[in-house]
Amino acid sequence: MAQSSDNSIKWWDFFFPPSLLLKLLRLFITPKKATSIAVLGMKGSGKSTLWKGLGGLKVVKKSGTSLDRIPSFTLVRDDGSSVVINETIDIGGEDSYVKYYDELVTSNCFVYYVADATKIQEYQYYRKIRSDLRKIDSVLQKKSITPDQFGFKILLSHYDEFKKKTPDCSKEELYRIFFDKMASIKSNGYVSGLVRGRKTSIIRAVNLTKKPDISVIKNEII
Ligand SMILES: Nc1nc2c(ncn2[C@@H]2O[C@H](COP(=O)(O)OP(=O)(O)OP(=O)(O)O)[C@@H](O)[C@H]2O)c(=O)[nH]1
Ligand SMILES: [Mg+2]
Repeated sequence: MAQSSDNSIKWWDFFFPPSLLLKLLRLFITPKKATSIAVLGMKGSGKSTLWKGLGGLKVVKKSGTSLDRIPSFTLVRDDGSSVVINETIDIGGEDSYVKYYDELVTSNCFVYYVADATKIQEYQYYRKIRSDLRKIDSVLQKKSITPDQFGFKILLSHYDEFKKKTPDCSKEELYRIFFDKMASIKSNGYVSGLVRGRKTSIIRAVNLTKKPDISVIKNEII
C-alpha cells in the first residue's frame, strides 16, 4: 500500500533548471494517491470522534450515528504532509450496521475497529466484538482480499476513563485482557488469527478526544 517517490527539491536543481522544472511539473501533475479508511466497531466507542479527529466529520452527533456521509477529504498530518481519503460512510455500532461491512471492507483499505476499553470485560460487549471480527474475516474471504492488500488496527478507546478506574492496569495488561476475551474466537480468518496470535502491533489504547493520540493515528496512515 505504500508508495514513495523523491520529488524533493535539492540545491543542485537551482544550477540545473531543467531538472527543477521537471520536478515542479511532476509535483503538480502527479495525482495524489488516495487511501480508503473504514471505521467499524462498537456503539458509542468513538467512531465518529475518530472521523472528526482525522478531519472527515465536522460534528459528532450526541444521539449517535445513523449513516453519515464522509466526503472525500485531505488528511493533514502535524508535519504538514497530507493524504487524500476517499469518500465513505460513518456507520453506527448496532448490529443493524454490520451489513455495511460488506461495502466498507475493500481491497487496499485500512480498517480501524474501535471498542471502548472500559467495557471489554462485559460478556455481551466482547461477544459482539468477536462476532464483528468474524464478519470482517468473512468479507475478506468472500472478496479474496489478501493480508498485503489490507491494513487493520483495533483501537481501545476511552483509555483515559479506563486508567481512572484502574490506575494500576498498564496498557500491556489491558491488551492481555482483550486478547483473553478474544481467545475462543471461532474463525480461521486473517483478523481472527491476529487476535488469537496476540499480536500487540495491531492494538492500541487511545483517548480519541485528545490530539496526541489522534496524531499518532494520522501518522501511520500512508
Ligand atoms: N473520555 C473519552 N471519551 C471518548 C473517547 N472516544 C469517544 N469519546 C466520547 O464518547 C462519546 C461517543 O462517541 P462517538 O464518536 O459518538 O461514538 P460512535 O462510535 O460514533 O457512536 P455510534 O455512532 O452511536 O455507534 C462521545 O461523547 C465522545 O466524545 C475517548 O477515547 N475518551
Ligand atoms: Mg458515530
